[in-house]
Amino acid sequence: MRDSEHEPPALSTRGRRVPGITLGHALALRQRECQSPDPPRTCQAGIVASPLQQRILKTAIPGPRSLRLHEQRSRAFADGFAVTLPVFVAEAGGAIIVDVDGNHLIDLASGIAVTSVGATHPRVVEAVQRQAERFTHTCFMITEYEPAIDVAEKLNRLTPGDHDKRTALFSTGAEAVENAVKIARAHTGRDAVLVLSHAYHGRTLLTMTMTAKHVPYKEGFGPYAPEVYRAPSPYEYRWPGGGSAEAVAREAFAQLADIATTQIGVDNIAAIVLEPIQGEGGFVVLPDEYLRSVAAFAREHGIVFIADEIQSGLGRTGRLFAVDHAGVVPDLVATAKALAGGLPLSAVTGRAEIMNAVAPGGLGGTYAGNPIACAAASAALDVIVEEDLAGRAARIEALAMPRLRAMRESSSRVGDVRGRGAMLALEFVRPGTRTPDPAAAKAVAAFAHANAVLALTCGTYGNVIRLLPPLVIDEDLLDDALGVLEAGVAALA
Ligand code: PLZ
Repeated sequence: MRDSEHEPPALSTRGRRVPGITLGHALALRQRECQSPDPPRTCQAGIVASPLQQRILKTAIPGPRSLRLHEQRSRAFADGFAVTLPVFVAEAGGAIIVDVDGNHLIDLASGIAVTSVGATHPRVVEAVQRQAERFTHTCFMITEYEPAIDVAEKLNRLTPGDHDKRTALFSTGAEAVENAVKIARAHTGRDAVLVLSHAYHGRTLLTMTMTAKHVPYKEGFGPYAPEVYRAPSPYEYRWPGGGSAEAVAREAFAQLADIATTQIGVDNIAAIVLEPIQGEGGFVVLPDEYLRSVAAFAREHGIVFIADEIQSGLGRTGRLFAVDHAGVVPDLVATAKALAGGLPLSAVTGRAEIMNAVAPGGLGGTYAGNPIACAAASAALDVIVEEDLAGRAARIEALAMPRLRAMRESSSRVGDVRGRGAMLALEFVRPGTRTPDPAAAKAVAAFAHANAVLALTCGTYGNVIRLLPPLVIDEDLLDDALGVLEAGVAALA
């Protein structure tokens, strides 16, 4: 969706604090109460305090200690893991990451949309500590424990639709997507899976196959899984021939329906899987009418409609789920990332009759629904709901979107600005064209990193800067980080 159709609320309160909901502030207060040295480690209650919510540069970034550790890492760790910024973390909380050289970086990444509640939310930390003292693991397939029921009940309640639901818990996002497909196949007795261009669903064999981008995710890793088909994403900025959001939605849906009907055969399709806002692919917001058309098409043909809300879900886009903007109720929803406030936990939640199509023993995993991760998730979900983090995300959009738009107006290098809530992006192009300019995105990211702002790039063409701050980010910090990005864009030749 183009931002022109997505006006954020008026800015009359811009720069002012919204009372009672800036966690960074609350944690800074907690530190003062504890009167610990700077940076404080623990309060008397034993709860880890968040670092001072302020950007502080003490050395070049990365600093000497980080550089030494990165060298050490290179001798021990496989090269296949790349790193955005070779900075080693000493502590993190709220929207600040403190590195081993004492720099305070503003976190616009949240560990890729994971730490929506911050990396050390007191309620999550406490839940983890308590559960770790009781037991760390039993394997949910061997003996059961209550924190898993808690999470399942909360997800059944919070995900779209008020029909009878069941949840299955796993550890990673890819596992959730892969299991959602297994469940859809078991339910329908069909094989085919239909996904979109610019999609990202994971790195396992099936989810890597479902992921669109070849380098670095697929290169050298074939042969790929069979029965995965792809329709074009309604990527408005890059839709051939252009057009309004409505026109792009209509044309993209027509192509999906045609591929489903003429190339696959609708009766062979087990599932359509899509991210309502495509994450790694470049924060492509799928138009509401497109989501509604696809959902209706799936329903008409007995196809399971699976929303991958792993990056976009749980408050990130200003609603609890990104599909909520379109009023669409998926059959199955995959969640992970923000679900457990930093611990590895993922879930598939959906219609009871579909979820229960798999016979006992067909789903599982040694660590699936680990009790510490479940305790963390139960606390994180409470925080997301009780502190209205979806509302915080909408507020972040209201503050940031006008500034991003102003960057587009002032720089011919910014071709598009888009996103929802605290999932916002700038797409960089060569001046006067729509030709992707990954070097410009990299240069702005490098400028931000040098100035202690952790910004990430993304996009099929690597030319997008994405903003994924913790939803609890202090407004002063957000303002400061946006100022750094503005300077980074202005510094482009
Ligand atoms: N579905 C929509 O965003 C993970 C991947 C980063 P896992 N995105 C970050 C990388 O380079 O590995 C993601 C996602 C969506 C699925 C996944 C996969 O989640 O927890 O990484 O397996």
